[in-house]
Amino acid sequence: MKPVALTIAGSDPSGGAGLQADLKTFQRHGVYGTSVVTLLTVQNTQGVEDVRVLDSEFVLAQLEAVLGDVPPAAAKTGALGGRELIQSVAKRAAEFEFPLVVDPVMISKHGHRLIDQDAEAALREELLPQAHLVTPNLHEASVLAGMEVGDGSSVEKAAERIGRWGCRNVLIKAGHLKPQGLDLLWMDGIAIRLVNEPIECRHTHGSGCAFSAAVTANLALGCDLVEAVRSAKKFIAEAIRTAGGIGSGVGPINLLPERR
Ligand code: PXL
Repeated sequence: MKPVALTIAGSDPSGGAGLQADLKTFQRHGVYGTSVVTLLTVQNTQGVEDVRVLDSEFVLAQLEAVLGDVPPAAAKTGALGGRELIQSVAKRAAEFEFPLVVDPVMISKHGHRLIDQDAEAALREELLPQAHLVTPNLHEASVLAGMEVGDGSSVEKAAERIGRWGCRNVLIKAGHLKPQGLDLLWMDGIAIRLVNEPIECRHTHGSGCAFSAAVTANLALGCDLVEAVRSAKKFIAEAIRTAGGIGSGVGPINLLPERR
């Protein structure tokens, strides 16, 4: 059987983040991608102009259509818009028989709040307990852990606190920290520090989405979690290193296969 991965996420029409980044990442991993759309954005590489959240009934109908016909081996969530949608997805996710990666899209890399506080609480209390892995950036880790997160030691403490919400595993994405980038994988009390030299690059749009999508693809392929995260980190580093040339603003990471 061909491996299938599902993303439940928002649309970025400029193709750099959201479900478009997820599907491109699945494809790069040789995994067949399906996508349930939660919200539509009006955006390009210069920024987001508008957002329209779909109603939860319509989103759940998409989800049932896909689950019944093209069952995934792993799934991820991205932007879920608001409280009602988060609660609906969380309730259905309790019955998933495959691992769910939750990318808790709440605050952008640049610190902009993407969902309100009601929705934040639903994400923390209802969706996180359904997650095999949750993948916050540094800002999101701060909010989920209820503490400032800025350096290596606080990252580890935050991961432990986030784990208390009921997700078994936590990956805090901080590969851009200086002087040394750090992605911390916390697995039920065991911490694995994945360090790197930060890559100087302005074009990192979609890197968070693609990172969690790469982990999801690797899980769909049958990797264990450590292998899935290590391999995803390498994939993202290369996509950042080779980014550029798309759009006039903050461009996407490079998700194209190498030209032969
Ligand atoms: O990277 C967070 C994110 C998720 N989903 C959509 C987005 C963005 C950021 O722009 O547009 C649809």
